[in-house]
Amino acid sequence: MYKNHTFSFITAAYGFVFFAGQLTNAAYIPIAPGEYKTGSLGAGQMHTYRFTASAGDSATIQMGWISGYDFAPWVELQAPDGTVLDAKSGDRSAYMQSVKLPQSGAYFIIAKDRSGFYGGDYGLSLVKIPGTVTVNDPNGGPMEPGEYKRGTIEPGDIDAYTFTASAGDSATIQMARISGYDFAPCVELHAPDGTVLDVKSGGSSAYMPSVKLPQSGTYFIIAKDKSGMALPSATPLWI
Ligand SMILES: [Ca+2]
Repeated sequence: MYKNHTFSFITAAYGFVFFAGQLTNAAYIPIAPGEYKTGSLGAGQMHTYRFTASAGDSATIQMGWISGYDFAPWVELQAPDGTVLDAKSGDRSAYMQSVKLPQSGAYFIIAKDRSGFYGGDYGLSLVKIPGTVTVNDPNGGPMEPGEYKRGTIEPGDIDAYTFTASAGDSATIQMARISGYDFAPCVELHAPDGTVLDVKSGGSSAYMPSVKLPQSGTYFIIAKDKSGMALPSATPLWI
């Protein structure tokens, strides 16, 4: 009496990464407010960025797709005590708009693929209010009423411009495309306390007429691509 047996073996490969507690210098990537970073993720891989902030600050973060089949950006913000404050994802970019930071200390940004499965290249920006806006990006920085600026936006890039105003002033802002396939200008106005006062976008230009400014202090103009992924050139115009 003979029995026939068949055997099959399953082999599997995986990607795995782990972050915990007080991260060592090798485990995280420092990012300064106003900085633009690019990174490359393998399957299952996460990148952890670290920045410091004070209680009451607010953070705006964008991660944009550069390359990678089915790679979909996922960005997550974790507080110093480990609380997940926000998580955003999208097919081509993930945008986290003005999240209030409840504690002083080290914050962590997790950048990964939405499914965790696909790898790819991405760009990542952090803007903190209050904070500096230009670290390694030639665009952005202080702007005077009446000034005209030109800039270039990379995937995941945020160009942040600042101006000072008094309570009761009003601001009118226009941003238009100079070049860039599928580039849709998007402009946001953030108050000194991080409140988002207005957001405007359009196919080839974005116009924000006469927004009342409720506080005295430093305002932030956020200039970006609506989708967060285009490879455009941008022209914010301040009237
Ligand atoms: Ca730029």
